[in-house]
Amino acid sequence: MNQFKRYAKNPILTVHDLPEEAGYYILNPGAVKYNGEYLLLVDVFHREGGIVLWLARSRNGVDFTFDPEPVKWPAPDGSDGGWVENGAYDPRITRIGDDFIILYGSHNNRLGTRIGIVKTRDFIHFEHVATASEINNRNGALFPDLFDGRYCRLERPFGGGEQSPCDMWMSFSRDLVYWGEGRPFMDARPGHWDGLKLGAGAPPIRIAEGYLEIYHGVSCSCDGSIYALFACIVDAKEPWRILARSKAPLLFPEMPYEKDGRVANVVFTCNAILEEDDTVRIYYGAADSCIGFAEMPLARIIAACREEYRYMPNCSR
Ligand code: BMA
Repeated sequence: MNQFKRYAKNPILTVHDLPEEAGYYILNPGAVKYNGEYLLLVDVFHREGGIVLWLARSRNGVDFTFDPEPVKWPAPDGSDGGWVENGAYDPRITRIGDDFIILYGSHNNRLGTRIGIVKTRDFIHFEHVATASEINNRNGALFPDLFDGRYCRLERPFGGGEQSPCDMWMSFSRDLVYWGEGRPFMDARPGHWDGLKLGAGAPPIRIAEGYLEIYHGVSCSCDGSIYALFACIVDAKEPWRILARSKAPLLFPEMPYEKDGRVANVVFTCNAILEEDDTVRIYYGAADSCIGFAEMPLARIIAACREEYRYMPNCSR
């Protein structure tokens, strides 16, 4: 079966690993390898209310330790009369040159979410770049390369609300601040596990065939949504061209820690790391409560993207 393999000791991080039991839930980290360490930038639902971002570090990629304090995040505070950010979540980290550029959900308690952009070079100092979308857009994920001098991101404008259909879009920018040329990128597939809505997971990874994108797809159950993970490959020069897309989920909420928590039936990733041995590892949020680790050889992800439908002959997309 072409699926991600979970680490046997999952979950690898829970709220009990936080200093002083500082939060009630942890989820959906950004992840990078930096200076010989794996870094997770973790969403923490803090005891004092609100969401903060907190770094956890590991040398071996499975045993993580949280820093003593959350990161000093440059949240817009409205002092210029503009946007007030009450919380930051779902950080997706893309390295371009020496910069780590983080696209994240910039949340305002009254108004909702926009895509925020912050950059860092050392994971100590974080610099605000822009709050770079209208309200009701999130799941921003930046490609690691420019296309004709333009940055390119995946994004997910909302439909009418949490339970309404949404597709994944794409837009471009010359400076990370002003974004335009927005276009639909990938449709939800009604009747499938990504049939209601979908959005970027990890920032796209450069591979020989183009770019690999691991994304989340949502379907409806009678008492809520189910979040599963899928993959697609897009063209290296024209990233809006989808070359192949997995049919069945590569990770589906099946384990107790994925089925039961703050939001039931969720596996959700904001990262994918391609290792030197061509294994792809993900650190994923489970049930919006804790963090799991899973891996899969790149060749098998590509094979999954190219698999034909076997039992659903009328589904061409
Ligand atoms: C998405 C995001 C994620 C969350 C998921 C499941 O829309 O808000 O942060 O993990 O819903 O609740």
